[in-house]
Amino acid sequence: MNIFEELKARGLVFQTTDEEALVKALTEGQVSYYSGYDPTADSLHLGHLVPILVCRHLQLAGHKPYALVGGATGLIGDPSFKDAERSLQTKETVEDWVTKIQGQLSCFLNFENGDNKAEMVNNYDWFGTISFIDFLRDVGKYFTVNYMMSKDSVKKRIETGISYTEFAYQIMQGYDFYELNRTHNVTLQIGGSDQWGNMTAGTELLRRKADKTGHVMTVPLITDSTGKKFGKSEGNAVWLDADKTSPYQMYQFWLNVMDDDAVRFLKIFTFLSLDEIAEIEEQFNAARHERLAQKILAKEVVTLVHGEEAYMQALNITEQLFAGNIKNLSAKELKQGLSNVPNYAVQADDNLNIVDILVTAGISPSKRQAREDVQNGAIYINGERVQDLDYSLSDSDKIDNELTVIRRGKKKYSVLTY
Ligand code: 545
Repeated sequence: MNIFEELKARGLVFQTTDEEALVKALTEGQVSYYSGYDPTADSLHLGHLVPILVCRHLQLAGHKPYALVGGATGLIGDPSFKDAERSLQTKETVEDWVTKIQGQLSCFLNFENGDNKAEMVNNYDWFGTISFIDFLRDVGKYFTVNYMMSKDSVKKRIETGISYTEFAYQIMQGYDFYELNRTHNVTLQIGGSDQWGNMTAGTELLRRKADKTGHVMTVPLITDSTGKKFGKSEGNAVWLDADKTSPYQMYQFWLNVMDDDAVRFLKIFTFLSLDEIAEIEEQFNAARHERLAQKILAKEVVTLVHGEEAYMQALNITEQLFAGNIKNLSAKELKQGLSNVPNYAVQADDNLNIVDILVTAGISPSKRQAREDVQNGAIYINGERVQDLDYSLSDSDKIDNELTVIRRGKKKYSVLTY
């Protein structure tokens, strides 16, 4: 299987400008390619991962990647698939986000060695100094307004309005492709299907201005088997930044993927070979309740994004919580594992008698119920059952001096913090 067939078999190819010519280029020699990321947030999330992984596959196959961070385009705002005008961020913010996104991208490609080592580029390096007059004369002249208006990103906004700033965005991205081709012989651009219009603006400019052919390849927008956009956990994006989404939360996200999606996601999001995935699929289908595909998926992606140690920790938190062994975890681990659990900040004047605190912290609805819960053996402090109505919380109940985990019934957790 050649690299293009492999990407296709994994479900990583949506559209190309000229498949035959692209396959020819990819099989005949080394292709330099790029994919761009605008600093519109301080972190990438799982949705951004797919084109990055395609870049990684292509690099592993010997091709040369350029990772572009849009220090300039991030100051303008891509109208693609946005219903309304974006608000501009300050230049300082954009600069800060450029650094953060660059740091994240550098984890997925090899920037260190080999004749196809990855390179990081920032389009501010060429847009920062270009004059408005030169840009209009040397680039703008190649685009008709009619052509620019035919793009979906623009058409969708004709009724509601689009500024000249966002209207011009496609020319900037188009110029990037031209510039990277001129300076680094880049001939292929990769991006999500929402980027088709911007990317073909690049092949158009290459053709008209330099009489050269560039290729575009889009990756599909990933949806789950119910057609919902993928990558959200309880309505929130799953970020690659561990401070925004902990490795444990990301691990849980993958663990909870639906059965019908698990094998498809193994092909898209992991670097296990298709043969290995076929074997996993067989075992998984023989006993789906064991969630083998999800467990491997969670392991592979969390390890790829956060490293082996973070994966081991996420797995340990999952297993200890499942077994109710609260005391085997540190406060830091418990904060990751119980981040979605209601918590109560204990005040100096709170009565620490078990019955009182269960009511004040909102764990039991009334004192009467709290007493019953304790007597029935439904209350656990740090994993240990407490049935004494006179029990009072003390320092010895504070894990790492920071928190106490209360469980009511089988699965209902609450956290007290001090
Ligand atoms: C800029 C200049 C170029 C080439 C590309 C660009 C960026 C492009 C764009 N891409 C999206 C993006 O999202 C923010 C990421 C960081 C918080 O806006 N105009 O920058 C997404 N992209 C990845 C995929 C995408 C796309 O980074 O292409 O489809 C999401 O999956 O929306 O010369």
